[in-house]
Amino acid sequence: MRYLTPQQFAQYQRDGYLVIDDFLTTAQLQNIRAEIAQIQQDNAGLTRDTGGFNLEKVGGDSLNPDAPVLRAGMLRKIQGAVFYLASVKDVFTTGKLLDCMEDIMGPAIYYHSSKVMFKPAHGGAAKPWHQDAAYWRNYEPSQVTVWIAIDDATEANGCVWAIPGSHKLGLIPHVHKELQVPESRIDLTQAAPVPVRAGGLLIFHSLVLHMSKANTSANPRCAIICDYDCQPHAAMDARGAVGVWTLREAAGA
Ligand SMILES: O=C(O)CCC(=O)C(=O)O
Repeated sequence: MRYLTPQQFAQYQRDGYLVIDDFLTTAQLQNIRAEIAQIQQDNAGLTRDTGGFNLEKVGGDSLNPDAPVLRAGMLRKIQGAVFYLASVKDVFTTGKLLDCMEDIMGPAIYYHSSKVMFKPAHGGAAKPWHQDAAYWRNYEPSQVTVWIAIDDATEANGCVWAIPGSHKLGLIPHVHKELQVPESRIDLTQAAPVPVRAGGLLIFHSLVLHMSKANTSANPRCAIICDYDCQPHAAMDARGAVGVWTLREAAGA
Protein backbone atom coordinates (compact mmCIF):
# COMPACT_ATOMS: atom_id res chain seq x y z
CA MET A 1 0.00 0.00 0.00
CA ARG A 2 1.28 3.47 -0.86
CA TYR A 3 -0.92 5.56 1.43
CA LEU A 4 -3.82 3.75 3.10
CA THR A 5 -3.44 1.52 6.14
CA PRO A 6 -4.75 -2.05 5.81
CA GLN A 7 -7.53 -1.09 8.25
CA GLN A 8 -8.61 1.85 6.08
CA PHE A 9 -8.59 -0.33 2.97
CA ALA A 10 -10.65 -3.01 4.73
CA GLN A 11 -13.15 -0.36 5.84
CA TYR A 12 -13.44 0.95 2.27
CA GLN A 13 -14.07 -2.55 0.99
CA ARG A 14 -16.68 -3.24 3.68
CA ASP A 15 -18.62 0.05 3.58
CA GLY A 16 -17.77 1.32 0.09
CA TYR A 17 -16.56 4.59 1.60
CA LEU A 18 -13.91 5.95 3.89
CA VAL A 19 -13.24 9.25 5.68
CA ILE A 20 -9.66 10.45 6.18
CA ASP A 21 -9.29 13.43 8.52
CA ASP A 22 -6.79 16.26 8.03
CA PHE A 23 -5.82 15.23 4.51
CA LEU A 24 -5.07 18.75 3.23
CA THR A 25 -2.37 20.89 4.76
CA THR A 26 -3.42 24.23 6.25
CA ALA A 27 -1.69 25.98 3.34
CA GLN A 28 -3.56 23.89 0.75
CA LEU A 29 -6.88 24.61 2.45
CA GLN A 30 -6.13 28.33 2.58
CA ASN A 31 -5.13 28.43 -1.10
CA ILE A 32 -8.24 26.58 -2.19
CA ARG A 33 -10.48 28.84 -0.09
CA ALA A 34 -8.82 31.95 -1.51
CA GLU A 35 -9.21 30.78 -5.12
CA ILE A 36 -12.84 29.80 -4.55
CA ALA A 37 -13.59 33.16 -2.88
CA GLN A 38 -12.04 34.94 -5.87
CA ILE A 39 -14.10 33.00 -8.38
CA GLN A 40 -17.26 33.71 -6.33
CA GLN A 41 -16.40 37.40 -6.33
CA ASP A 42 -15.71 37.38 -10.08
CA ASN A 43 -19.11 35.78 -10.69
CA ALA A 44 -21.17 37.68 -8.10
CA GLY A 45 -23.41 39.13 -10.80
CA LEU A 46 -24.18 35.84 -12.57
CA THR A 47 -27.92 35.30 -13.09
CA ARG A 48 -27.82 32.44 -15.61
CA ASP A 49 -25.94 29.15 -15.76
CA THR A 50 -22.85 29.69 -17.91
CA GLY A 51 -20.35 27.06 -19.01
CA GLY A 52 -19.57 24.93 -15.99
CA PHE A 53 -21.17 27.44 -13.59
CA ASN A 54 -24.52 26.27 -12.19
CA LEU A 55 -26.63 28.49 -9.89
CA GLU A 56 -29.07 27.65 -7.07
CA LYS A 57 -32.62 27.95 -8.45
CA VAL A 58 -36.01 28.66 -6.93
CA GLY A 59 -37.57 25.31 -5.95
CA GLY A 60 -34.21 23.52 -6.19
CA ASP A 61 -34.66 23.18 -9.98
CA SER A 62 -30.91 23.35 -10.56
CA LEU A 63 -30.84 21.48 -13.88
CA ASN A 64 -33.29 23.91 -15.53
CA PRO A 65 -31.27 26.77 -17.07
CA ASP A 66 -34.45 28.86 -17.41
CA ALA A 67 -35.56 28.55 -13.77
CA PRO A 68 -35.19 31.79 -11.74
CA VAL A 69 -32.09 31.91 -9.58
CA LEU A 70 -32.39 32.20 -5.80
CA ARG A 71 -29.91 35.08 -5.84
CA ALA A 72 -27.40 36.44 -8.37
CA GLY A 73 -24.05 34.73 -8.00
CA MET A 74 -25.39 32.03 -5.64
CA LEU A 75 -23.39 29.14 -7.09
CA ARG A 76 -24.50 25.53 -6.66
CA LYS A 77 -21.53 24.03 -8.46
CA ILE A 78 -18.66 24.59 -10.84
CA GLN A 79 -18.30 21.64 -13.18
CA GLY A 80 -14.74 21.10 -14.40
CA ALA A 81 -13.21 22.59 -11.24
CA VAL A 82 -9.65 21.60 -12.12
CA PHE A 83 -9.81 23.78 -15.24
CA TYR A 84 -10.71 26.90 -13.23
CA LEU A 85 -8.82 26.43 -9.96
CA ALA A 86 -5.09 25.67 -9.99
CA SER A 87 -5.05 24.75 -6.29
CA VAL A 88 -7.81 22.19 -6.82
CA LYS A 89 -6.04 20.74 -9.87
CA ASP A 90 -2.87 20.38 -7.83
CA VAL A 91 -4.58 18.43 -5.04
CA PHE A 92 -6.51 16.13 -7.36
CA THR A 93 -3.90 15.33 -9.98
CA THR A 94 -0.62 15.02 -8.09
CA GLY A 95 1.02 13.52 -5.03
CA LYS A 96 -0.50 11.69 -2.14
CA LEU A 97 -4.06 11.66 -3.43
CA LEU A 98 -2.91 9.60 -6.41
CA ASP A 99 -1.07 7.29 -4.01
CA CYS A 100 -4.33 6.88 -2.13
CA MET A 101 -6.21 6.21 -5.39
CA GLU A 102 -3.58 3.70 -6.47
CA ASP A 103 -4.24 1.72 -3.30
CA ILE A 104 -7.91 1.51 -4.25
CA MET A 105 -7.90 1.39 -8.06
CA GLY A 106 -4.51 0.02 -9.00
CA PRO A 107 -1.81 1.86 -10.93
CA ALA A 108 -3.84 2.98 -13.99
CA ILE A 109 -5.60 6.21 -13.00
CA TYR A 110 -7.47 8.54 -15.37
CA TYR A 111 -9.19 11.84 -14.73
CA HIS A 112 -12.95 11.60 -15.26
CA SER A 113 -14.56 14.83 -13.97
CA SER A 114 -14.40 17.33 -11.12
CA LYS A 115 -16.50 20.01 -9.47
CA VAL A 116 -16.86 22.45 -6.63
CA MET A 117 -20.12 21.75 -4.77
CA PHE A 118 -21.11 24.85 -2.81
CA LYS A 119 -24.27 24.04 -0.77
CA PRO A 120 -24.59 27.71 0.30
CA ALA A 121 -26.06 28.80 3.64
CA HIS A 122 -29.82 29.48 3.74
CA GLY A 123 -30.75 27.71 0.53
CA GLY A 124 -28.21 25.20 -0.79
CA ALA A 125 -30.44 22.54 -2.35
CA ALA A 126 -30.62 18.85 -1.47
CA LYS A 127 -29.06 16.18 -3.69
CA PRO A 128 -31.33 13.12 -3.76
CA TRP A 129 -30.24 9.49 -3.25
CA HIS A 130 -28.17 8.22 -6.16
CA GLN A 131 -25.19 6.15 -7.21
CA ASP A 132 -22.58 8.10 -9.18
CA ALA A 133 -22.27 5.20 -11.61
CA ALA A 134 -25.78 6.02 -12.88
CA TYR A 135 -24.51 9.35 -14.19
CA TRP A 136 -21.56 7.95 -16.07
CA ARG A 137 -21.54 6.53 -19.54
CA ASN A 138 -19.14 3.65 -20.03
CA TYR A 139 -19.79 2.56 -16.47
CA GLU A 140 -16.94 0.67 -14.86
CA PRO A 141 -17.37 -0.58 -11.31
CA SER A 142 -13.97 0.59 -10.18
CA GLN A 143 -14.58 4.28 -10.78
CA VAL A 144 -14.06 6.17 -7.53
CA THR A 145 -15.13 9.58 -6.21
CA VAL A 146 -13.07 11.74 -3.85
CA TRP A 147 -14.97 14.43 -1.93
CA ILE A 148 -12.92 16.92 0.11
CA ALA A 149 -14.53 19.22 2.70
CA ILE A 150 -13.54 22.87 2.32
CA ASP A 151 -15.84 23.87 5.20
CA ASP A 152 -16.74 21.61 8.12
CA ALA A 153 -19.55 19.43 6.74
CA THR A 154 -22.07 18.63 9.48
CA GLU A 155 -25.60 17.30 9.65
CA ALA A 156 -26.78 20.90 10.13
CA ASN A 157 -25.25 22.28 6.92
CA GLY A 158 -25.87 19.31 4.65
CA CYS A 159 -23.13 16.71 4.94
CA VAL A 160 -23.27 13.62 2.75
CA TRP A 161 -25.33 10.63 3.95
CA ALA A 162 -24.58 7.10 2.74
CA ILE A 163 -25.83 3.54 2.99
CA PRO A 164 -22.85 1.45 4.20
CA GLY A 165 -22.27 -1.61 2.02
CA SER A 166 -24.61 -0.43 -0.75
CA HIS A 167 -21.80 -0.73 -3.32
CA LYS A 168 -22.53 -4.47 -3.19
CA LEU A 169 -26.10 -3.98 -4.47
CA GLY A 170 -25.17 -3.36 -8.11
CA LEU A 171 -26.56 -0.51 -10.19
CA ILE A 172 -30.13 0.31 -9.11
CA PRO A 173 -32.53 1.87 -11.69
CA HIS A 174 -32.59 5.68 -11.44
CA VAL A 175 -35.54 7.91 -12.35
CA HIS A 176 -36.18 11.59 -13.26
CA LYS A 177 -33.99 14.15 -15.03
CA GLU A 178 -31.88 14.66 -11.92
CA LEU A 179 -31.11 10.94 -11.73
CA GLN A 180 -32.14 9.46 -8.38
CA VAL A 181 -33.24 6.27 -6.63
CA PRO A 182 -36.76 6.50 -5.15
CA GLU A 183 -36.63 6.34 -1.33
CA SER A 184 -39.03 3.38 -1.50
CA ARG A 185 -36.14 1.35 -3.00
CA ILE A 186 -33.77 2.15 -0.11
CA ASP A 187 -33.50 0.76 3.43
CA LEU A 188 -33.42 4.18 5.07
CA THR A 189 -32.86 2.64 8.53
CA GLN A 190 -29.28 2.03 7.35
CA ALA A 191 -28.64 5.64 6.30
CA ALA A 192 -25.64 7.14 8.08
CA PRO A 193 -24.48 10.78 8.15
CA VAL A 194 -20.88 11.22 7.03
CA PRO A 195 -19.62 14.45 8.65
CA VAL A 196 -16.18 15.55 7.47
CA ARG A 197 -14.07 18.30 8.99
CA ALA A 198 -12.59 20.95 6.68
CA GLY A 199 -9.52 19.50 4.98
CA GLY A 200 -10.70 15.91 5.41
CA LEU A 201 -11.71 13.66 2.56
CA LEU A 202 -14.38 11.13 1.83
CA ILE A 203 -13.62 8.46 -0.78
CA PHE A 204 -16.52 6.47 -2.14
CA HIS A 205 -17.16 3.70 -4.62
CA SER A 206 -19.30 4.68 -7.61
CA LEU A 207 -22.08 2.31 -6.51
CA VAL A 208 -22.49 3.65 -2.95
CA LEU A 209 -25.97 5.09 -2.42
CA HIS A 210 -25.56 8.62 -1.10
CA MET A 211 -27.35 11.94 -0.84
CA SER A 212 -27.16 15.29 0.97
CA LYS A 213 -29.94 17.37 2.53
CA ALA A 214 -30.65 21.05 1.91
CA ASN A 215 -28.57 23.56 3.84
CA THR A 216 -30.98 25.59 5.94
CA SER A 217 -28.24 26.66 8.36
CA ALA A 218 -26.27 29.89 8.46
CA ASN A 219 -23.02 28.09 7.57
CA PRO A 220 -21.94 27.36 3.99
CA ARG A 221 -20.80 23.83 3.17
CA CYS A 222 -18.39 23.81 0.27
CA ALA A 223 -16.66 20.68 -1.04
CA ILE A 224 -14.39 19.86 -3.98
CA ILE A 225 -14.99 16.58 -5.81
CA CYS A 226 -12.98 14.55 -8.30
CA ASP A 227 -14.03 11.36 -10.06
CA TYR A 228 -11.34 8.93 -11.17
CA ASP A 229 -11.60 6.21 -13.78
CA CYS A 230 -9.52 3.07 -14.11
CA GLN A 231 -10.24 2.95 -17.87
CA PRO A 232 -9.05 5.37 -20.57
CA HIS A 233 -12.42 7.01 -21.29
CA ALA A 234 -12.51 10.63 -22.42
CA ALA A 235 -13.10 13.14 -19.60
CA MET A 236 -16.71 14.22 -19.24
CA ASP A 237 -16.51 17.80 -17.96
CA ALA A 238 -18.26 20.68 -19.71
CA ARG A 239 -14.87 22.30 -20.31
CA GLY A 240 -13.14 18.97 -20.44
CA ALA A 241 -12.17 18.76 -24.08
CA VAL A 242 -9.10 16.96 -22.83
CA GLY A 243 -9.71 13.53 -24.34
CA VAL A 244 -8.18 10.86 -22.18
CA TRP A 245 -6.21 12.42 -19.33
CA THR A 246 -3.78 9.93 -17.82
CA LEU A 247 -2.81 10.77 -14.26
CA ARG A 248 -0.73 7.72 -13.52
CA GLU A 249 0.47 5.01 -15.84
CA ALA A 250 -0.22 1.36 -15.33
CA ALA A 251 3.54 0.73 -15.27
CA GLY A 252 3.86 2.89 -12.13
CA ALA A 253 4.64 6.55 -11.50
O1 LIG B 1 -21.75 17.38 -2.11
C1 LIG B 1 -22.89 16.94 -2.06
O2 LIG B 1 -23.76 17.50 -1.45
C2 LIG B 1 -23.25 15.66 -2.77
C3 LIG B 1 -22.59 15.59 -4.08
C4 LIG B 1 -22.92 14.31 -4.77
O3 LIG B 1 -23.58 13.45 -4.28
C5 LIG B 1 -22.41 14.10 -6.09
O4 LIG B 1 -21.87 15.03 -6.68
O5 LIG B 1 -22.56 12.98 -6.60
